[in-house]
Amino acid sequence: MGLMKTKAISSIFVLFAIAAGMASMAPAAYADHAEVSIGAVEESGFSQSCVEAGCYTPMIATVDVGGVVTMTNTDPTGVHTFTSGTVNGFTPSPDGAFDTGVLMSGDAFEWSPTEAGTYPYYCMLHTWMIGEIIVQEVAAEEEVPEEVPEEVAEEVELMVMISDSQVMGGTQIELEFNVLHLNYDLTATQNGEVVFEEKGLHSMELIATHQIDALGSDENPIDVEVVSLGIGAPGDEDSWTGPVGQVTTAKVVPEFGTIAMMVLAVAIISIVAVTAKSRVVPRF
Ligand SMILES: [Cu+2]
Repeated sequence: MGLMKTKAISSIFVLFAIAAGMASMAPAAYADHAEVSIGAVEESGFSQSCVEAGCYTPMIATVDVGGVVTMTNTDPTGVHTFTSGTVNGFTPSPDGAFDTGVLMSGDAFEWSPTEAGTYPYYCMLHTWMIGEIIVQEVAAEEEVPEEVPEEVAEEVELMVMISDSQVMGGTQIELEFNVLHLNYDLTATQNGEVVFEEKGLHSMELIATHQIDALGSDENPIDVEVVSLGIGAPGDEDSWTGPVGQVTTAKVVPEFGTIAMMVLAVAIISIVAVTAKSRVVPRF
């Protein structure tokens, strides 16, 4: 039996890409001003030594409109008040926005502001104790950086090996693929004439053989062309994936030696693109 060598002149055009857009929900980020706690500094009732560092802690607190300010007498050594207003010298001027009244150690009082503004307060028992609450409008929206895996692309290159042998007065073409379930067109031409043509072939296995009723020669080589249509079950084109339109060609001419196989290309490339996007997240 004569052997023919395949001289493959091959080209691969098309990679395929699966782009899976995956939107991720970003955790909503909130400014931490919905609640704030204020305490009284220990022994701030005994002397004015707390004034510089602050007799209340924090000395300036920030809260949203509609938020909650919890005022607690955290001083185990004395009783205090949180009374809104100002002190001039030792003369207090309460403004009525809030007043905890006298809080024993550990007692607490909650105030929920309804209007933005700056609210000074003091302790009516120790007028050097002063603090301030800043009430701010809730921001309507806020820029939140968000990680979005935008695209997961996979590029797979189809590999087709074409080999041939002379069988029963004709040529047997063997195709070896690197994927199962490839759908393809196979065309063989000789002298410009189509000697074999089948469309929509399907190979369940990695190897498919086709018999061509022609023999190649130096003067009249057979050109074999495989065009991939996609990977998947036959008749279910909509779900096919994989390289479409990839063309593999081989030239079949008689030659001594072994059956030559041409590996066209192997490449599997995965690309994961993750981009950071800024998104406007409504805040409430
Ligand atoms: Cu006090």
